[in-house]
Amino acid sequence: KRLEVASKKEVFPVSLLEQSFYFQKEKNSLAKAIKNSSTGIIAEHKRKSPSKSVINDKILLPEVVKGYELAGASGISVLTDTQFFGGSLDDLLLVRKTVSLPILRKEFIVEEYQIFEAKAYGADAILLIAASLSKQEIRDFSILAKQLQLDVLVEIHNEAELEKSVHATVDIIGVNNRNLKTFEVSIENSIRLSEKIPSEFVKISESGINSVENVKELKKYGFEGFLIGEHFMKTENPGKALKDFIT
Ligand code: IGP
Repeated sequence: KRLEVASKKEVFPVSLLEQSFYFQKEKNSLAKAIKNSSTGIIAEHKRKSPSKSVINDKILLPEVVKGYELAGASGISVLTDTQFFGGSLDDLLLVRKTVSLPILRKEFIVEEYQIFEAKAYGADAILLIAASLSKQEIRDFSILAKQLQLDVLVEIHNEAELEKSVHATVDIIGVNNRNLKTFEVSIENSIRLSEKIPSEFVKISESGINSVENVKELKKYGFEGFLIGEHFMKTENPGKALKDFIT
């Protein structure tokens, strides 16, 4: 995957970026939206995943994300990876046309090109996965993102990855509860790392959250945001599932 993208080695054409309707768009901060919202829920559009294969490939994307917005999500996460998650950049564009909430581009970012792309297709925030990037890359990519008015979420699983992620240009630190090697999920991972995350970052917990009790517990440890996909997507009406979740 990494080689595939790295072999592009193209420079994103600035003219294309400038032509993008979203280039001039006012900043819409995901970090602020999480802080200001009552739910803190970043609701994810996810058709399939390597651990579960198909989650929901019937319901149309606009219906999902509009439902999330109306139900009170504080942001939307959209998978743009095709190989493993069945998403695309067209999905990102369609989410942008459907909601006004801040949007996170969920992607394995390994080069600058993808950050320009995120901006051009209407994203407000990017994900950087500390497990697959060096400290220097996290720094450089987050600086570029800031220049493009994008918020930066860095995802970590452990202390070593946290250490790589501490930069002034990072806005949000997310602890992934899913072990990428075994696919096992446990919110204990978030709890264990919570006190080690410096307070200048917005703290969020990702994956495997499937009950209000989970959220209540995580809030005790200072988590303000909750990235939830499968629990909503596996139902016929993800927006309603979110609504039921918070009421
Ligand atoms: C959502 P869940 O268990 O609620 O569907 O998880 C999200 O955290 C998960 O999709 C995710 C992810 C990622 C996907 C977290 N980090 C990195 C792809 C790449």
